Amino acid sequence: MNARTETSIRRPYKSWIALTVALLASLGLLGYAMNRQPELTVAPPVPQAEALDHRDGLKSTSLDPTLVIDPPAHASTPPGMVWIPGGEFDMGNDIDTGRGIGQPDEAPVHRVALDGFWMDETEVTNAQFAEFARETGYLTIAERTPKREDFVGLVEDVNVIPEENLVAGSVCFNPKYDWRTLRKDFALWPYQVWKYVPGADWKHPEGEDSSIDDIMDHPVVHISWNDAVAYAEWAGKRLPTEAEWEYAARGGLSGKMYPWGDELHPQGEWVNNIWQGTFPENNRNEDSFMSTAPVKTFPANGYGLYEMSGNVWEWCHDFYRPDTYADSEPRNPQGPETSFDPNEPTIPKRIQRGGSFMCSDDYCIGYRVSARMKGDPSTGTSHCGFRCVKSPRRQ
Ligand SMILES: [Ca+2]
Ligand SMILES: [Ca+2]
Repeated sequence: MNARTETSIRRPYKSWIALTVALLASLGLLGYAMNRQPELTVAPPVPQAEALDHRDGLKSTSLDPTLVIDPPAHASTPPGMVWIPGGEFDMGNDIDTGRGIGQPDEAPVHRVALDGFWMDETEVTNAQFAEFARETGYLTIAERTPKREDFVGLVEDVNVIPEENLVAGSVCFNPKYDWRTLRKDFALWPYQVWKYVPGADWKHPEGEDSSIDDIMDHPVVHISWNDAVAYAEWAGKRLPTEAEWEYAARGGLSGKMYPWGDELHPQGEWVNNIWQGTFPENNRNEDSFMSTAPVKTFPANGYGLYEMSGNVWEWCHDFYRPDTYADSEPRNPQGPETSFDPNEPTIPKRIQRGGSFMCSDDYCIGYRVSARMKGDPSTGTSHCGFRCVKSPRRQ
């Protein structure tokens, strides 16, 4: 565990609590929330190069093909991982040219070269995380009791945080959000439909009365970035860089919207676990999963990776900035040295990728391979997990 990780874990800032205070206050809803909703706490087979030239897609005329540069490393692939052959690809989305669907921070498309690496074929499961916790005694941030002083600098007056909210817990979707006061006309509106749930953590994903006994093959959730790094270090792995994640998610295809192509539900089939309908009002549940699905429920991509689109968001190594792609290293980029999220400039953010069961086509469409999300590295949520990568030892 490195110094940054130790520091962050000693001072979990639980910005969800603090920010929810600020948001509710700004909406004039703080009193409402305090009185009516005390729980709304303040707050390979490896594809060969010739098989990778897919230039017949919707956007392919502006994109160069993905190329394999280095040879595969079949012999020593660790269990549960697949080899992602090094190569180069067009990263991002040409939303800036008016051709793509997405957000401005996905542009410009830029060429990136990567060394080969192994990647977990699935999101890390509850069973895998349980083995880590059992062997090490590690407690996630959600399992630790926050202190009032942890919020200094995050809220104007830490004394507005009710004592009953200074309890261990995590952030869950609140299906009982108040539709009468729901507003969608500002960037942070989703805060209104989430709540801090005392007792929620990876072993109790919906709160203290829930358990993972019957979902050990589901992705682990309520894992902060710091927790994910701790697991990866224990496993002799690391978190993928954002470039590695996107390159792997594309599965050898070039310029496609999803890991399998450009159609969201090809032949009328749902091939990822997302939200069908208007968020947050209506989930038609056409993919049969209102929450997490077991890993390997849906087809793998061209590299043998499962659920790179949907199910749960996946933490990546990099800091987030909206302008990352304007000046990105061309080979093995590690992301910017500092973080900046214009919507929450005081909070450092790490990258999340792939979308989740909470993503709908009228809301975040985060299940596209180029979609970028970001999160406070000390906060877990009920729809974010991770998977790891590993580099071959240098000779
Ligand atoms: Ca679903
Ligand atoms: Ca995923």
